Amino acid sequence: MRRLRLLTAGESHGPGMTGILEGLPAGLRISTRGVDRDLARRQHGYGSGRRMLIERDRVEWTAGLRFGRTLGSPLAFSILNRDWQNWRDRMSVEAADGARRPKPVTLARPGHADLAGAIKYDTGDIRDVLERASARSTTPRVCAGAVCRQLLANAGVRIWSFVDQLGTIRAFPDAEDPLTEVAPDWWRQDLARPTPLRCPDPDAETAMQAEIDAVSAAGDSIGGSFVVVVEGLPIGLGSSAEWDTRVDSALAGAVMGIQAVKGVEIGLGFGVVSKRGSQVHDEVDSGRSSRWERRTNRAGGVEGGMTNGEPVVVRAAVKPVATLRKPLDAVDLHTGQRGRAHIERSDVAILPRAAIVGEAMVALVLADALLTSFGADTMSDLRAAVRRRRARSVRPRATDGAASE
Ligand code: EPS
Repeated sequence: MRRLRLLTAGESHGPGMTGILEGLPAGLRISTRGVDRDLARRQHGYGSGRRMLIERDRVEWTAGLRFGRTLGSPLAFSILNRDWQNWRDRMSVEAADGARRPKPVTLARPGHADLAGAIKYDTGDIRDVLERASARSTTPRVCAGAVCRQLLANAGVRIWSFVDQLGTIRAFPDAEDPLTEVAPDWWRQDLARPTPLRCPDPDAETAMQAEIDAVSAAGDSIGGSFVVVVEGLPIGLGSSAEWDTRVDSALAGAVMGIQAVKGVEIGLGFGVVSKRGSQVHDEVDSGRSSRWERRTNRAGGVEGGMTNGEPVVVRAAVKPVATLRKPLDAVDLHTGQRGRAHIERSDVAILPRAAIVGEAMVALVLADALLTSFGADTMSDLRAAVRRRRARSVRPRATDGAASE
């Protein structure tokens, strides 16, 4: 990111999570309720473990705000880990002598950070690694993303998401593009009353719930995919000047950085492989709209590394969580003996929650791209610059040309 910097800290069962977001303009009115709502949305979802019954994530601002508005200084915040009370001994921040140290975790879970992290940090206790690798660390990212969502709303941008596949069960299985089947007010319903899996196809959602029950009963886990949609972006965020200024490159990196994400597509994504150019590129519509509107949105709102005014559509593939109640084989870190991977209390499916983290990461990247394009010390400067860009994003119409000749 070029204008914003986000630093987060916190272990899953430590005292709490912390973040500092630097680079926001002064004068952004922050709704704490809105931030807490996103934190609560991240906690919601069928397939979550019991931990989510313990936590009640709420943001506490510690710097950067006065009378509800940003000052232009770094915004600092924290979120309590209520579960820390149950882990005070095992996650003590004080020195502990050998006798008081809990039994180390030594059987690495395949698919988790456990083994590579233990070797990298030269630790005999995998807990030193797994605590930070935990998906709990997405909490401050969602908090910062919620702030960015509010910044983007000032520029007329809306971000929402849905689960489009769990295992082999797809939303709207007969549609070529499930997005075209999602009800126009689905995002509103999702905000007010999210369904258990945040899937906009009720039949698919019922099948997904049954699949999670079956997977859970088998001591296994399951993944799938989610889609994040961004509407109302000005044309020209990001740039084609360099590989690392392209907005699609930043989006892919940020979404890939979410725990368990193994693939990211923008628009057709891997779908371009089997199609010809005429089936991939989006023609400009010469109809009544004064916008540079496209007949299709296969590019997912990005061309040449820049937003093109169509909705940005990002899809992510999420692998099944690595903790299995019927564990896979592992080899003990100390003894070299074969055993079964460590069992940590865990979720069976994380998709509906991962999608909220996806929204947050997309919001961070696009807020950064907005500030990079329109560089602003204050929100009123930013709003004025966005208005100017929108004013020059009007499509000339054939009759306009004829009239001026
Ligand atoms: C996680 C395991 C579970 C999840 C956790 C991520 O935690 P615990 O071991 O305490 O039951 O609930 O996610 C969160 C705590 C969260 O807030 O998302 C893991 O191993 O990554």
